[in-house]
Amino acid sequence: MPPRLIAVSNRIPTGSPSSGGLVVALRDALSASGGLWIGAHPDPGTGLEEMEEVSGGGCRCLAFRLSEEEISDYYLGYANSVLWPLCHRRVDLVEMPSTYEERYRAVNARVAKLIAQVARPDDLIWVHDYHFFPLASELRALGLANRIGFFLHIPFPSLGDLSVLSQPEDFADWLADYNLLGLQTRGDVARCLEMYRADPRAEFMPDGTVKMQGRITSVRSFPIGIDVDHFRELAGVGGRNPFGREAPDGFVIGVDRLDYSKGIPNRFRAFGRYLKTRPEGTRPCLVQIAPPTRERVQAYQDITSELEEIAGRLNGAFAELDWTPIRYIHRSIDRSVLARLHRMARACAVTSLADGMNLVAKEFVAAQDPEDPGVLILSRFAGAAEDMTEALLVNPYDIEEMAAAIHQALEMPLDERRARHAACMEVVRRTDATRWAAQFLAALRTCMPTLSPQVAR
Ligand code: GDG
Repeated sequence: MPPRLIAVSNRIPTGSPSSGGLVVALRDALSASGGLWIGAHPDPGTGLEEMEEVSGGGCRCLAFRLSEEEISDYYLGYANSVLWPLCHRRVDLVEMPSTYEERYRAVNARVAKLIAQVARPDDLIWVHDYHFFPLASELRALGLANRIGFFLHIPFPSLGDLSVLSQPEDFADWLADYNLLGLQTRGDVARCLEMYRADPRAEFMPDGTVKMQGRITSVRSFPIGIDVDHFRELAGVGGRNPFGREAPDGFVIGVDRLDYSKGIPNRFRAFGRYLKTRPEGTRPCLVQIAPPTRERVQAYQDITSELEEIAGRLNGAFAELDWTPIRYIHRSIDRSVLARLHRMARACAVTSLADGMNLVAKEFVAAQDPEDPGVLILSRFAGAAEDMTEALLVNPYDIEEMAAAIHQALEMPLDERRARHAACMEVVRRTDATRWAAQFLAALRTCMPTLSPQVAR
C-alpha cells in the first residue's frame, strides 16, 4: 500500500459524473492509498472549528466551512483580487485592503490546524493552488514533518510583479516550507528560480534543489492534462446535434470561464476583423461558451460588460436575418454537450493573455476525429503552448495576426490539419491527468524529507 495521500484544494469534488481530469486523477490516487481530500464546503457556514464528511466525490472528502467574511476577504479578496491578478500579470487590478491579507493568513492557519487533527506522520500532503501558499509554513509551525508538495495551477509570478505584495519576502518563505514545488511549465520554473536567485537567503544545491534557511525544496514542472479517453468518448457518442437542425457550417469554438486572463475581448475583435475580410459567400460563426465566475469582483463585472458590448456591436454590424456571426452563451453548459461542440468545430480559439496550462486546448484536440480534425489556434501565453508547438500559435495582443490565423485555420488543407493534430495529440496523451498525478506523487515520495519542522519560527 502506498503512503496515505491527503489532497488539499479550494474545491472538493461534487460527485458530478462529468468531472474534469484533475478530479479523476486525484480521486484515483486517493482511493489507491485510502486517502482524504480536504477543501472548502460549497456553502458558507459558521462551524469553523471542525471539518465535515462530504459524500458523493468518489473518495473520502472532508470539508471546512468559510464564513461570509472569509469568502469576501480570503477567497474573493486576497486569493482572487491579489494573487490571481498578480500571477496573471495584471498588477493594475490588484486590490489591497489590509483585511484581505490578514484573513488569508488566518484561514491558512485555521485550515492547517484542521489538517493537523487528521494527518498521520507518514501521510503525503499535496496542496493545490494559490489559495494555500502559506499552508506548509503553518503546518510546520504545528510540528508536522510530513512530506508536503504544492502544485500551482496558474502562472508563477514574475519577480518584478511580486513587489506588489506587502511583504514579498514572505512569498519565497512560504514556498520554502514545501518539499516539492510543482509548476505547470519550464517557463514557470525559470521564473521561480529567478525569484530565489534574487533572494540572499536562498542557496542552489548541486542536485538542483533550493535551500533556504535549512529547508530544501525541489522545483519542477509537471504539465497538467486531461482524462483523454473519457473526453474522446464524450465527444464521439452519437446523440442529439446540440444545434438542433441548424448547425453552423465550419464554426470556431471558444470555451472559457469568463475571466480577464483568457483574452476573450481580443478574440472577438480578431473574429470581427476576420468577418470584414472573409472569403466572399462565407458565413463564419464563433460559438463562445463563457460561464460566469467570481461575479462579485469588479474586474469580472467589467470584463462581462466589455464582452457584451463587443458581441452586440459585431452582431449588429454583420448579422443577417438568417445568420448570427457570434453566438455567445454566458452560462455553463453540460460537459458532454461541450465535448460534442468541440468535435463539430472547425477550429478552437484559445487566446489567453496569461494561463497556467489551459485544458480547453487539450480537450479540443482530444475531441477531434483524427481523419478530419479541426485546428487549434493557441496563444503563446498559455502554458499549453510550451509543448503544443504544432498548434497555430498566436500573439493574443495582435488582432491582425489572430484574424489571419482564423483564416488559415478555416482554409487549412486536410493533410496539414492531420499532421498538426497528430503532433498535438501526442502531447495531450503524453501529459494526461493520470500520468501528471503519478509523476508528481513519485517525485514527492522521493523528495528530501523535512528533518526538523521549525516550530514557532
Ligand atoms: C486553472 C488554470 C489550468 C469551461 N466552461 C464550461 C466548462 N469548462 C471547463 C473546461 C475545462 C475547465 O472548465 C477550464 O479549465 P482551464 O484549464 O481552461 O482553465 P481554468 O479554469 O482557469 O483552470 C489553467 C487549470 O487550472 C488546471 O491546472 O490549466 O491554466 O487557470 O475543463 O472544459 N465545463 C462545463 N461547462 C462549461 O460551460 N461542463
